[in-house]
Amino acid sequence: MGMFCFQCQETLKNIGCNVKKGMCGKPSDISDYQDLLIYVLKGLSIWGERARSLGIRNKQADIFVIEGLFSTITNANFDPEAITEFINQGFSYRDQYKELFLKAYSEKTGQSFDEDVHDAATFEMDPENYLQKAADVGILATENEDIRSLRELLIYGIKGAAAYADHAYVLNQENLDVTDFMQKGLAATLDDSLTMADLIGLVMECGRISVDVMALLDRANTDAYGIPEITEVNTGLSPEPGILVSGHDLLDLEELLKQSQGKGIKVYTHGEMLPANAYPELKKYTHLAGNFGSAWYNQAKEFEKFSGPIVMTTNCLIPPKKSYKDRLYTTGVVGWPNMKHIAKNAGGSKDFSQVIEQALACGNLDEQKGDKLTIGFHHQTVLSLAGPIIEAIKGGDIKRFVVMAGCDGRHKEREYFTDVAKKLPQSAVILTAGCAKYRYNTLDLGDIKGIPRILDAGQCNDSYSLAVIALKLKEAFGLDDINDLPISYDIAWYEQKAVCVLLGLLYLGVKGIRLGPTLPAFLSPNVINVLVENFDIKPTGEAQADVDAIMAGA
Ligand code: FSO
Ligand code: SF4
Repeated sequence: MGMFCFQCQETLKNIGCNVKKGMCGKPSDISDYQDLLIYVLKGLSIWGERARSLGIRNKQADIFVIEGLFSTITNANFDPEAITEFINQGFSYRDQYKELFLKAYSEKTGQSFDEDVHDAATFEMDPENYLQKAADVGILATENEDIRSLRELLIYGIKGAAAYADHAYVLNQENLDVTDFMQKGLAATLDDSLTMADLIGLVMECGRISVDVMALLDRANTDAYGIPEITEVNTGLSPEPGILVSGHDLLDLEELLKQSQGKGIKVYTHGEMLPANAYPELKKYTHLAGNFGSAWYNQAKEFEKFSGPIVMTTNCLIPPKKSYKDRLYTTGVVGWPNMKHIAKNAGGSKDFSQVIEQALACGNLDEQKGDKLTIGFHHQTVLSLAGPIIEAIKGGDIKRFVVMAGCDGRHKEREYFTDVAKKLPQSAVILTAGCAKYRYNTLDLGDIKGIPRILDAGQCNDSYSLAVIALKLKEAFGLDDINDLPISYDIAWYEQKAVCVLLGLLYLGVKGIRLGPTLPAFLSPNVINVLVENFDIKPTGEAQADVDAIMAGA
């Protein structure tokens, strides 16, 4: 059996990538290795669950599960060596958890443990047989399409949560409920006794965990870097040497800013790193000079135009072109075969000196004029404007907020989101977060009595800010139901972090979400029915018809 992957929105024919290479460029062997890694993480989770039931925890193994999951997210790691190393370590942590449990069990009961456990928790294997095993444990190993759909929905929500948990963890914040749920959820996907109803319950629990992990990361980011401020970001390039930083990891950016200070270098953000420009503790570095480029899928042409080195701190990496490959660095869970990778040193920090040296060697960038983007609408910043916003709602100047958070992507149908932004009447305000914003953040949509018509809360995880704003408005208007607010949701999804955000919104009780540009291929017709019946989820449609429906509150 060849590869099968349907975890992202761009999956082949909206059914599944099942040929030699996925639409993202992921080769069949990487896809298979990732399936095996997930299987090993499930086995590890079985022992982790049991160990914690006896009050024991292996912190390193728990962090490893988070990183392992993160490495399998779309457009994160394409390096077979890195993934096989993850698998090897997975076996080792699995066996550590097993030993911990067996020891504690016999101490507690005075007996040896002799229950049957799942193959994932016990199988042993030499690396040369990894691909063969992967063929038996991938997504299609679950035959019932509804159970498969719910298992994968749960896993993708957990993968997204893992990415956010990892960002929070590097900033010294963790939430053990979140950590533990990841393993509970992974282990549950091996339990054949669970019914659709059981799995739906777990998916909803994943929604709660999604809100918790986004809140955790919000706290981690604001504790480390302050509350984002409304900031005008330059999108041009200065003629000094420069470094471009893409992805989501703010700590990587901070370390690079510290190390490149005073060296005559400018640092620019790209893609999902744009929101970094609004954090006071990052803005204070005067050589953080702005943002260059747009959403992830445009990186080939944008990285080509940027003549200095580029650091990919997280997904979304696309297969690099020769023209800039020798200027590209990966770090964290990101990987590409034979690409320069900046790993943590023994002290836990990263040394970006080779990036800095290359920036100086590359010399001055070609100067480019750019526009200004206004960012920094974190929930605390927006709520400091609550008075004028509530006045504008009461006075009828603001008739509707439209949450257009999520991801951007290659599909032409995503022009829908630009069209919606253009067609929304002057009385509508767009609340955005994630790389979805690049479909409309350069449009001049004006303001409503000084309130900009696009409020950009930040990265995809900052969708949490949009939820907090909604909850505060509900409070201010004395409403019982979040759905009674004049807020509609028109969400663009691409990869698994967007699944985490979506499950979070469902957990908060948001109904009537429009989701596009296509519904996920991993949702079976019966699972879609459950989501429609309980949450009134609908696919995005034609832009003008959707705008009319949105403004009518439908
Ligand atoms: Fe975008 Fe990529 Fe942030 Fe995702 S850059 S698509 S949902 O990784 O995480 O929004
Ligand atoms: Fe296909 Fe998306 Fe999987 Fe890549 S991540 S192989 S594009 S479904």
